[in-house]
Parts: sequence; structure tokens; C-alpha cells
Amino acid sequence: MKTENELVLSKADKNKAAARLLEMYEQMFLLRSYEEKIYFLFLEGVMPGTIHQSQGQEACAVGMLFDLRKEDYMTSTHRPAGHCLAKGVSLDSMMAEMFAKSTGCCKGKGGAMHTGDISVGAIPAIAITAGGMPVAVGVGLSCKMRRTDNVVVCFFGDGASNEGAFHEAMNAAAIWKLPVVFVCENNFYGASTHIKLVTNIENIADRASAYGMPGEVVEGNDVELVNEAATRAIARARKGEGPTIIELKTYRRCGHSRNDACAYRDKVEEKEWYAKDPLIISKNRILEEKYATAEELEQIEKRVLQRIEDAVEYAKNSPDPKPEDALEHVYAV
Ligand SMILES: Cc1ncc(C[n+]2csc(CCOP(=O)(O)OP(=O)(O)O)c2C)c(N)n1
Ligand SMILES: [Mg+2]
Repeated sequence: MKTENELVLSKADKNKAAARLLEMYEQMFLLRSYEEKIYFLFLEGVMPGTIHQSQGQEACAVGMLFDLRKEDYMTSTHRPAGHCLAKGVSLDSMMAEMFAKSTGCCKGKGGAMHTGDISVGAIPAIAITAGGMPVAVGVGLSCKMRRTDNVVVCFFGDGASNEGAFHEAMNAAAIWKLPVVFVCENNFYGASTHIKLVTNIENIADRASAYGMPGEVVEGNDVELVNEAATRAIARARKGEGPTIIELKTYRRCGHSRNDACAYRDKVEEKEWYAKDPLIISKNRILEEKYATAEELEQIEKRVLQRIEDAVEYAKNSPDPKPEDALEHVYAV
């Protein structure tokens, strides 16, 4: 039987778990709603450039980055919106970047595929498949050489795991015991190619042993499980024990890019994964555990949707870059 103190403690723990899951749900809802809004703005033809979206993969970004400090770093991919919002890039500056405005997080010069903001540790994204991985190793080396205890979370896809840069990055991080957490968002496709056609093993994380680092396979649509794995790997990295590979099994609810209807995907497979939507998994848990009522969740969602509308207004009312700005913030030798 539990003592009175233990009961009080477990109630406090429950309150903490409730607050964390509600916050994670709000963040995931923000990621989903932001990308849905962007998609419709693209259909309206009011935005230049192109988009690669990550609806369905929100638990990966939020679970991995939830406990990172501002001073920690994150590298992303051609699908960076969720990662950047979860790392703390401001919603207004991301929306303005999509409208190519001078108030954008990259002053309107980066667009969707180079989103980021170094002031919050979000290294602007690189759209070259696996291109962010050697960069993450360089940032990790810098963290170590400066004797900080900062860590780097490095996102990449299943497709990226067959690039040479993947292997070189893993090996260098392992031999130098760098504070890098490698996160493979395995959504089973590299553009239209199913992973089975290009990879002869079941789990990308199984490759960890080849570099002498731990590897973990996690249900990537359950934000709490992702967060638990993140906690283990981040603690290891902070203590100077070196890198980890975390493989998150997930699925995108959208096409590879904006005009992809996913004709190459099996419809039964799609249906099974759509039933495992990360937002629904968390929402059901919140309601089952009575962390909040349906009405309270609706209030949270309404608040988020209003923030997005405000960001669109901010972006639309922001100034365009001036022609001479093309010569600013560029480096040449
Ligand atoms: C070196 C390189 N080759 C090809 C491309 C074109 N390309 C862009 S995304 C992509 C698929 C990447 O798949 P994956 O790593 O699984 O990421 P996902 O799109 O599933 O998030 C490809 C082939 C590229 N950007 N860079
Ligand atoms: Mg993929």
C-alpha cells in the first residue's frame, strides 16, 4: 500500500505528465496547422518557391526537441518546418520567410528548404539529402572543443541513410565521441521509392553497431515514447559519452512535395498509418487520463489557429527585401 507521501508525489508526477503532454499536443497541433495553412496558401498561388511538408511526423520533431535548451543545436532536412517550430524559430519569421519578406527568418532569401534561425540553435536547413549530417558533426565538434555541454540533434530521412555523407558523419561522430543525436525519421519512402527497394535491413538503427554507438528503434508517432528516447540519448551526449542513432518509424500524411498525389503508395498501408496519427494518439491519451476535457483542448486549438492567422497578417504586411539586400548576408571568397 502507498503511504500518504507517495500518493502526494504520484499526484504531482501526474500533474507534471499532464502539463507536458498538453504542451506537446499544443506544439504538434501548431506544426500540423501551420503546414496545412501553408499548403492552402500555395494552392492560392500567393507564395513563391516549393514545399516539402511533414504532416504526420509531428511527434518526431516535438518529442525529440521538447527538452532541448536554446543553446543546443538542431540540423534539419528539405522538410524543416516542424523541426524549426519545435526548436523555437518564431512563427511570424517562418511565415514571413514563406512570403519571401525581409522579416523572414532568412530575410526572405532561404524559403521553405532553408528555414532556420541560428539565434535559437536551428541551423538553417540544407535540402541536399544527408547534407545536414556532416554539418551536425562539425557543430558537435565545436561544442566539444569549446568545452560546453551543448548537444546537437540531427534529423535525416531513411533515404539519406544510404548516402555516403551518412556513413562519414556517423563514423566521425563515433570516434570523436561527439554530442550528436542522429534521428532517422523513417517514413518508409525516399520521394517515391519504398525503403525495401534500396535497403536490405529491417532497421536503419541496426547500423549503429557498425560505428560502435547505441541504436534504438522507436514508435515515431507516439510523442511520449519519442521524448523518452530523446531523454536517454541527450543525457548520454551531454555527459560526453558520444552519439546515438534513434530511428523513428513514422509516415507522412502528405505527398513528397506539393504536387505529389502519392500514387506509388499502397492504399492499405496508408489507411493503417493514417489511423496512427500522432495527434490522435496524444489527444486520446489526454482524454483517457483526464489531463484535460475536450472543451479545453478545443480552446488550445482555437488559440493556435489564431496565432497562425496573425502570422499570415504579419507576413503579408511585412516589407519586401530591397534589391540591394541581395548583397547582404552573403559570403564569398
Ligand atoms: C543528394 C541529393 N539527391 C537527391 C535529391 C532529391 N531529393 C530530395 S528529397 C529526396 C528524398 C529523400 O528521402 P528521405 O531521406 O527518406 O527523406 P523524406 O523525403 O522521406 O523526408 C530526394 C531524392 C537531393 N535533394 N539531394
Ligand atoms: Mg523518407
